[in-house]
Parts: sequence; C-alpha cells; structure tokens
Amino acid sequence: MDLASVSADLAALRQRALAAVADADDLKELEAAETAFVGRKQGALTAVLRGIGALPAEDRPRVGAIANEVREAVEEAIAERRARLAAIALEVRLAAERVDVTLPGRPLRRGSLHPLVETTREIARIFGQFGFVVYESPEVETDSLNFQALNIPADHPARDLWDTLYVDAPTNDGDRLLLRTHTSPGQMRVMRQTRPPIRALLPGRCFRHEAVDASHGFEFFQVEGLMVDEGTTMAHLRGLLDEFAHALFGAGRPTRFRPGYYPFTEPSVAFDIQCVVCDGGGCPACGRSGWMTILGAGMVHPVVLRNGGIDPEVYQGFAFGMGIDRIAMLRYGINDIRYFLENDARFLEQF
Ligand code: 2NM
Repeated sequence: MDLASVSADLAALRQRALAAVADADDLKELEAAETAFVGRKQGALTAVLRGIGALPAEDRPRVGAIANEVREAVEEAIAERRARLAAIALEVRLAAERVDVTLPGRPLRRGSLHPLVETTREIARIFGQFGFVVYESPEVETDSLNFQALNIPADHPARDLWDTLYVDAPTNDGDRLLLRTHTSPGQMRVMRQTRPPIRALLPGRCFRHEAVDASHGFEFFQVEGLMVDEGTTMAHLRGLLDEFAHALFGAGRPTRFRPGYYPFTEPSVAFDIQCVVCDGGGCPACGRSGWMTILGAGMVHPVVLRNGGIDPEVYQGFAFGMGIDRIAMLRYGINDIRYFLENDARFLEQF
C-alpha cells in the first residue's frame, strides 16, 4: 500500500462514481449510487479511507485531501443530477397535463322556447304596446268565479259534467272547485282588485272535458284581454284587434267582425282574418270561406262589470279571448294540436 496506488484507486473510484451518477435515470438509481460510493458506512470511499492507516504518516494528509476532493466532486455531481432529474420529472408531468387552450370549446346544446311560450310572448308584446299588462291567475278556480260572476247561468251547457272538469275537494262555503275552462275568472279577479282604467292580459292553461282530436285538447292555452275605462266603445275594440292582427299576420291583411254570442259580453263578435293559407280564395283550411276566426270578443256585459265591482253607468269595457294553440298552429303551419304537449323532441327542436 503506497500513496501512488491509493491515489490511483481514488481516481478510479471518482471515475466510476461520476459515471454511475450520470447514468442514474431516476432518484432511486441516484440514491443507490450515492450509498455505493460516498455512503458514510458502506461507501467505496469510506472503504478506501479505512485503509489509510497502512500508509506512512506523512502521506496521510495528502490522501485525506484527495479523498475529500473526490467526495466533494461526487456529491456535487449528485446534487446536479438530482436537480436535473427533478426538472425532467416536471417536464414529463407538464407534457402529460398539457391543455391546449386554443382548442375550440365543446358546443353547449342550446334549447329554445316552446312554440306556445313564444306565441304567448309575441301576443303579450303586441298588446303591451297598447298598455296591456300581463296578469296570471289560478288554474283551479271556483264555480262562482269561472261561471256565476261571468253571467253564465246554472243551466248553461258549459257547466255540464261533460264539458267541465270538476275537482272533488270540499270548500268552506259550498262553492264548487273546478279546472278553469277559460281565463275569464282571472279578469274578474283583476276587476275586483284594481280600479279602472284597466288594460289586462291573461294568458294561461285552461281545461275542458273534451274528446281529444287534431283540433281539440282537454288542456289548451288561452289569452284573454280586458279593457275598462270611461267611454270605451266597440270602435276601440275594432281598432285594437286590427292592429293586433296586422302585427301578427302582416300589415294589410283584411279583417272583419261577425255577430257572435257569449253570455259575458253584449254585443259579442267573432273576429276573422282573411285566410292565411289561400289569401281569401277558399281552401280546406278555411272551410272554403276565405276567412278564419282567430278570436271572440265583445263589450263586457253590464252585469259582469257590476259583479266585478265596476259601475256600468260610468265605465264600459271590452274583452276578447283567443286560443294560443290555434294562433301558434296558424303561425307555424302545425296541423295537430296534440304535438304541443307530447314533448317529442323531433317536434320541439324545430322551433
Ligand atoms: C272571450 C270572448 C269574449 C271575456 C270576457 C271577460 C270578462 F271577464 F271581462 F267578462 N273576459 N274574457 C271574453 C269575451 C272572452 O273568449 C273567446
């Protein structure tokens, strides 16, 4: 054992250690190399230093210095390699987690308004321009508001079990509960809760005990309008309905009043527009008459005004009502009322 051979051993150890560190592909391999070469107990460097006692005393400091230098060089290489492995691990992770923020987003499925909702809103928008305000009222009503207050007598056929759906529930005052057959009871509520001038619009679901076919549902939607003020006349009604028909079906479309009958209006009319299918020529859609009825209307009966708490000697009013389903069918060319409530996506997606 001499200085030259120990120096050579240390140089060789340094070479092998640096090579092992450089070759370490992960932390585990690096730590194994650290233990093998510069580990305090079992490391190769420690083994060399254990043999130092066999050297002449004057050579020991020189060997000690070389050994320290080797340790420092190897430990520095290990620190560098550790930092490099950490950087590589981060790069790998970032690559794996990479998000391309420039990719176009996944499109959201976009819904659309139900054709009945769309039509109701359009009707409310038009009448809104004339100052009509939308009210909503209950679908379960009393016999007195749905019929009696509206001048519909007890023996009127509409009150028959075969036309009206009654609710089998007791009430405090013996009044019978039913599913409203029109939104007129809402107009009665408006009259009792507000004072003239009144311009009210009542949209909503109504119910009739009906045999269902392409043009009749046991549920349907109605919009009614009510105007009450001093000096309200049939001429105001006529002008308003013309404006409405022209806004909805196009300016210049001919309209007409025909005599009609309702128990709650006097006089009563049917309001027709020239057929939107044949433009008046006559076709199956208009029964070859060239006209189609889109709503009913009239001057509110004095008895009905009085039932609403309004003095018919001071105030007059007109009211009108239309089936939203029917208006929507005309607007969109739908030929069966049953489509509206079937919830078939193939139908709904078209709007
Ligand atoms: C219609 C036709 C004619 C109407 C009458 C009233 C009330 F409450 F004021 F008397 N509301 N709605 C009315 C009048 C409704 O639907 C075809």
